[in-house]
Amino acid sequence: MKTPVRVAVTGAAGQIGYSLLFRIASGEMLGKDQPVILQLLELPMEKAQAALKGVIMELEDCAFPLLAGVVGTDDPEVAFKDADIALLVGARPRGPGMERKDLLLENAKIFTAQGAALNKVASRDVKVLVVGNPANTNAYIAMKSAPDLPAKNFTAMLRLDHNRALSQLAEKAGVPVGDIEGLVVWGNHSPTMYPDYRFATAGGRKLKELVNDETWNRETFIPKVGKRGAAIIEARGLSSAASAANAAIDHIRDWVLGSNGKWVTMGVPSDGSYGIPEGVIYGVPVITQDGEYTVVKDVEIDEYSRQMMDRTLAELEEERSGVAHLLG
Ligand code: NAX
Repeated sequence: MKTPVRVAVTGAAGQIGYSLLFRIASGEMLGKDQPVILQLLELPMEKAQAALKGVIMELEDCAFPLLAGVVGTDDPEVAFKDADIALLVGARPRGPGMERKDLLLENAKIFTAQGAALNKVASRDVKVLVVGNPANTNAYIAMKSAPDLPAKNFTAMLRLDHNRALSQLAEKAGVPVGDIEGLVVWGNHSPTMYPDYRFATAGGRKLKELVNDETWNRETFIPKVGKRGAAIIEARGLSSAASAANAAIDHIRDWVLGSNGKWVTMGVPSDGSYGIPEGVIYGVPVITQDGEYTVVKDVEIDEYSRQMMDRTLAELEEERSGVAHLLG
């Protein structure tokens, strides 16, 4: 039997948590031979802790053979203790009348504290995925608050956007979704993101040839992927949860077990490539192998792409300057 992997999940009693935990415990994220210990964080409020207790009872009732332990807590240092993987899902939602700036600052407090706790008690190799919005900037704040951990350990989730783009393209081109390779969603997890299929292929054929329609790309595809989250809220009355949990599982599974040469999108601290300032957490194409991701370099950037990539970067830079005073 392998040594159990410690997986910390914050916001564990929320919607995404409820779609996520059972799949992790059943082996869908790290493999059917990999035991896990779940270390679950929720707010200290009675209602949140009671909900967490209920989720833990349900996890017990599944009798998952791979679930080697569950911890429920309101203390980040307990949740992150020796964590190998940390899924930071819990975040402050936008309340009535709340400005975007206030939302950013409220979340900055949470991710400063959680970054510091990770810095103090997590495994030095911890793989951190930030899901809670604004995901890229929250990941940036956590990374900056954890100076003793390698910056590359901090990532933000753009995989849901990547998966949304894959499905839209598969439908348009009439190809199986699993055949598409070479897609990326650049930038921020926000409507400014830039889904880019210029180099994508399906079954060896170029998607740009299968879908030879630049008007569809610019006027339908890009805005549809960018506004998909809002469309889900409108239809369901609640934000994406199962698909978000699925994307988190895809992100970590590929990071740990490899993407078999395929491009996947991860929000990672920039190494300066593509004109993205170093440290900004930006969605880029990566290939993953042996527990590491490598940014795909030398993707040609044409004029339209540059414009789109700069637009989403400008938004990230604005978010970053909005929290700069908190980070010293
Ligand atoms: P819910 O409101 O259902 O659940 C969030 C949970 O987090 C709540 O139970 C709350 O008590 C808890 N929480 C809040 N602050 C916490 C803290 N400081 N420590 C521990 N727990 C805390 O939201 P849910 O639908 O699960 O969404 C969670 C986050 O994911 C939101 O910020 C949401 O905007 C974001 N999303 C990000 C996506 C992405 O692609 N990056 C897509 C889906 C989702 O919109």
